[in-house]
Amino acid sequence: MTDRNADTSQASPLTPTTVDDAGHGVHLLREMLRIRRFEERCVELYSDTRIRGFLHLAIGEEACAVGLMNVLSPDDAVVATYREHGYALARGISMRSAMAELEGKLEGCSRGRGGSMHLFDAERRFYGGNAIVGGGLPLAVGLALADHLQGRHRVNACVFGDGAMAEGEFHESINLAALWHLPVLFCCENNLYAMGTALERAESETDLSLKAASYRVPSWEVDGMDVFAVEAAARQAAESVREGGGPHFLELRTYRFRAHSMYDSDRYRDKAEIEQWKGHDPIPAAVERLTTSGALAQGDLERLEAEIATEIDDAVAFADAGTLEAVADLERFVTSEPVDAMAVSP
Ligand SMILES: Cc1ncc(C[n+]2csc(CCOP(=O)(O)OP(=O)(O)O)c2C)c(N)n1
Repeated sequence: MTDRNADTSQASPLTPTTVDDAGHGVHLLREMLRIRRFEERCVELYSDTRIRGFLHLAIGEEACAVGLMNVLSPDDAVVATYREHGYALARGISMRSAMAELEGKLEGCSRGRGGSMHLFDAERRFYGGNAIVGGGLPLAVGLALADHLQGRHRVNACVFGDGAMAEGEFHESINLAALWHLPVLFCCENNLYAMGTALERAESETDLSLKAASYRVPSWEVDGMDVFAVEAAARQAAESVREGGGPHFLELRTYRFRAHSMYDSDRYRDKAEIEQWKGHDPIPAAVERLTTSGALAQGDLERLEAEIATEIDDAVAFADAGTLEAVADLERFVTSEPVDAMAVSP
């Protein structure tokens, strides 16, 4: 991990990560596997047209979601992007609820109206799932401003891609958060591409944590393919935010193994580059580390895989058996209704 604020004497999570709690290490691996297998099943369901519309997968990036979500408390808030399935699952949205949403069913966490890009769960303070690049940034700053004004010590985690850092919203949001000392944890998933545009074709400064540090925000570059490194950095940053340290920024250096979305033919990247990054797959890396440390015994991985397969089969069956919203109801919620009218009664 690299501290971009070395000359501003900010604390940084430079201590090497250790797997000091075997059970917790296996939990992190399990969460990554749940997300990977869930998204792999999504590909099949998409080919089958049971999932329609846009579908952005984060296969390869699971360590970011798991490392980050595991350090937040239920009181904290999360604002994510359209590549958010992993964040939603790691935040505790059930596979049933997420899969039903992806299939457009009323039992989904957004009543089937949001689909893949708009998973939302107010109870878990999971405020999307946002389709607009950079759109979540001002939302997170607004949530943080409310906490700040009301004296609450909570973390408002905002996840966005490297593409968002070329948007005006990024600069306006981080500037205000820094100026007003707001409790925002900015987390940039730098996967080197914004759709088909490579980072160096869109950014004059490709060192993103340096860019964030220019706003006098403690900014750290983290190996986003290492779940233990992400968790350690996120924990230290979140604690500092919670204790009144103002906004912090994490650049999670990661890579998506699949195309931008199911519509993308992925012809702007070298196959060799993809293969090279697959060599840093966070899941085998965690398996190896946990096996070496003795946390993972023979047969454990197979057991985890079997449990996850059962959970996914159950979620798909639940979604398949779900309800499509009645045509007569489609105009509901276009204008506001009392909140209790939102209750799902399938
Ligand atoms: C304001 C805005 N401009 C353009 C788009 C179209 N668009 C959708 S995803 C995307 C790429 C964003 O890349 P990045 O922020 O790096 O996230 P990633 O997809 O790599 O996770 C673009 C340009 C959009 N949704 N919103």
